[in-house]
Amino acid sequence: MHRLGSTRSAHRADHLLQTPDTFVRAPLPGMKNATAIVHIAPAGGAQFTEYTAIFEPGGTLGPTVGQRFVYVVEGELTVDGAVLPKGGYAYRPTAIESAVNSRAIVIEKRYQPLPGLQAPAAFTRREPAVEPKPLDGDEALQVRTLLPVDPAFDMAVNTMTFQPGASLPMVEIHVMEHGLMMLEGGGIYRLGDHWYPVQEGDFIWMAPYCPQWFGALGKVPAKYLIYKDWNRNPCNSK
Ligand code: UGY
Ligand code: MN
Repeated sequence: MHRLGSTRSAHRADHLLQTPDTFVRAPLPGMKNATAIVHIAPAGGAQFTEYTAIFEPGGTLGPTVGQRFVYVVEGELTVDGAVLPKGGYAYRPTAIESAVNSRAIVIEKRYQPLPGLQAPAAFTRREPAVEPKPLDGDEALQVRTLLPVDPAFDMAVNTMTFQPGASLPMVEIHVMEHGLMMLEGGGIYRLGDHWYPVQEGDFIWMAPYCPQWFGALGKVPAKYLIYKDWNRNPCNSK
């Protein structure tokens, strides 16, 4: 049943809310037994690309020009010899293969080197191995920092888990941009001057300075995976 042209998706100058009913699949160069839903890319105003990769058995990704981060949301991937179930993730993987039907969030971005610092090496990890920390002392809002705290990384990828009723402590307005995938639960996201109901499966892009706030609603925690550019002087970014 079509929806007579209505959707929760919205695209404005400083943000994108992309809900699954508007997802379009397309293969990316080099993919085998896999397809992509590109959520945001430089064509949409971002300095990075984020997509969902959908793998069939034997599926793999093509090469990337930049650094790549992969987070498994369904199924299981074998990455550089490591088996990554849901919640497993990889930084700068070389060989990726899915033996089963799987889905992963992929973030790609050209690396911005810093003088005197070596680019970070590849690694794989599982999210539960990362200790959660309360945001600003709020036990109801736990953050897991998936990439090491190290200035060699020019990006941060975190998961944030909100107990029902928990919220960001303030409306944030900052120079960093965000790519965000709702992994569990839902709530209300303020983006610019709009308040959107959001739920598991929705994607959000926030441009630099997009006013943002989230409050979790419902009876289960809300959790999202969030990217931001990090550790670089904004004066030097393109
Ligand atoms: O890291 C962040 O800027 C994060 N607190 N933003 C957000 O959740 N919208
Ligand atoms: Mn933010």
